[in-house]
Amino acid sequence: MAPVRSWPEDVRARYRAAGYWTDETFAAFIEDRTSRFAGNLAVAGQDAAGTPQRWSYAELGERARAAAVRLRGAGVEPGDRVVVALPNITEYLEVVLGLFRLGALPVFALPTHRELELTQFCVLADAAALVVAVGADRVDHRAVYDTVSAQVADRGVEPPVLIDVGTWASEAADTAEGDPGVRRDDEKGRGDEAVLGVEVVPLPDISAEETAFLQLSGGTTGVAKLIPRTAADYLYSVRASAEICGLDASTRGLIVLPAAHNFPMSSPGILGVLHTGGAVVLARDPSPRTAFRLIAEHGVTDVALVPPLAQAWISAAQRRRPDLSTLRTVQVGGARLADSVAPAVREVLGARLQQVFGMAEGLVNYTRADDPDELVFTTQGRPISPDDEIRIVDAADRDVPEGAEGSLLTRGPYTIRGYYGSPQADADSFTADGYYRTGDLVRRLPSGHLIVTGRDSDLINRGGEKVSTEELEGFALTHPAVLDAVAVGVPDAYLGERVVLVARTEPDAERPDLVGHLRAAGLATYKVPDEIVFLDELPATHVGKNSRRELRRLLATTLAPQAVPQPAAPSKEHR
Ligand code: AMP
Ligand code: DBH
Repeated sequence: MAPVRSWPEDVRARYRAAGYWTDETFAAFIEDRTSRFAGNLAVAGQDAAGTPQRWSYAELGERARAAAVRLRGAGVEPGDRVVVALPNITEYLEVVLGLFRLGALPVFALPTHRELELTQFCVLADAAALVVAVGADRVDHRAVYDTVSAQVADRGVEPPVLIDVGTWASEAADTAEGDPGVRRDDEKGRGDEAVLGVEVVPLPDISAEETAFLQLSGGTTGVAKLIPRTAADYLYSVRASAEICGLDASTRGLIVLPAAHNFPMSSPGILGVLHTGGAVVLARDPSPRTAFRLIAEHGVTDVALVPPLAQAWISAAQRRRPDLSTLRTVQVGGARLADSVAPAVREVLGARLQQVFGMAEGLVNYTRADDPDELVFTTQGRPISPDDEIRIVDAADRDVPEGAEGSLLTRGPYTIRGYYGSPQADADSFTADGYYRTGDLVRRLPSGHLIVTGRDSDLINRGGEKVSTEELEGFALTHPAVLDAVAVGVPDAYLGERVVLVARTEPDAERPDLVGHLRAAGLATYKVPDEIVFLDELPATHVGKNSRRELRRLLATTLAPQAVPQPAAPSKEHR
């Protein structure tokens, strides 16, 4: 495993003493909750084949152990990193809990990631396996895998094995029929060992304070970064989030965002629901139609949305008048929710709004249930923990006056101190005394609530999906007809920002098919520009650099009608 810069020992001792960090590992968490809430409904959703599934906690526990056995059979060992790129299907939970149960480390890719990103993750994590669901969508996962495998080998790293969960359900049905190999839970073995088939899955011999999984960074540079999280730090944020959000065994949490994203996983998300004995309802697609049907069918109480989806729900609900009477809380986060949209959550959806401002690196802020509307509608909340340390600084890292705008730095009991095996990224993204440079511009109110005013780095926030301008420009420049390229985020009523790529080509040259080129490069679908604008010349700053600021201004004014729009799709969804 690659080296990780971690919390100093005296800080760890403080977090343990405060009760934030416990010695509960993910494997122990799974065993404990699935037996404590055995009879409760844990999961409702569809499997890869589209067959509806409903599992109790007891069944979820059993499936996690069975998955651990299968994964081990496929060659995954405790300590191995495994890239998981699955849609919101029930196998996602089997795989993730199975990996934790085995003591292997999930690397949480998204189903929209393609050859390029999956190769990066496999190389960075030195992954033993890549998990996909062949046949669950229209992507040719085998072709993607073949490319990833070859590219990983080209970089001198052993390629991952392919694990296809598309066949798991049918194989399980075959074995369940009279195969004496699978023993039931009541034949469970001694102590903390689970018996499955003829095999035993001991609880892994790991500490709660070592890296348990890798999350993805939204990417403030063109280089992908992996975020090492421990059970001690992560489960603290999950427990505290579940409490702040008022989760309990009656919670029915609908997951419409990609399940592997940090927000629906932990704020309080899937893990928060499993922590309290409620039920996770997985939506196979994020459309309001599907979501409204699931809300009525399962009595959904809680849901997490990004701003574009919240807007889509609001306008769909105004037209269709669905039965949303069970809905208690609609969380909105991942990108700035417009103040003007905020009141409609209650007025139209009939639920309490909670704003959530978080990041996979750690810090999460929530508006609270007893906050006045003024704060709920106009701020992005305040930190989870009394020990979340916040600094708001100027370009020279000096604290700005209280209430002024500045760059947000943070450290605390669930914010990482370094990336996974990436000393260069650590030097760029952390201060010498361990604060994480979020890249966000914020203001703080006397109540401690933060208002996100922008970003100080070149990252486009496309409805919650973060797109690195540097990465996109780099790929555009690999097209021979492109002489220069600048990616900018342009204000968009629906997405917050949409991705516009401005390319300089020879005057009179034929327009290259840049979208086709970027797709062929294996770039994730959400990074493919919404619009491409061709210019013979790019505006420059006084030092001769391409001026993003001037381009943004031109795109909003004179250049707007010239743009060639691609159909804008809701973010966090296939295009
Ligand atoms: P990620 O890299 O995907 O973990 O995204 C984290 C970033 O998303 C934060 O640093 C913010 O830039 C942005 N973000 C998350 N939630 C919000 C929010 N409620 N308002 C504004 N920006 C947000
Ligand atoms: O955007 C994010 O990454 C995010 C938003 C809300 C997040 O990681 C979270 C809550 O935990």
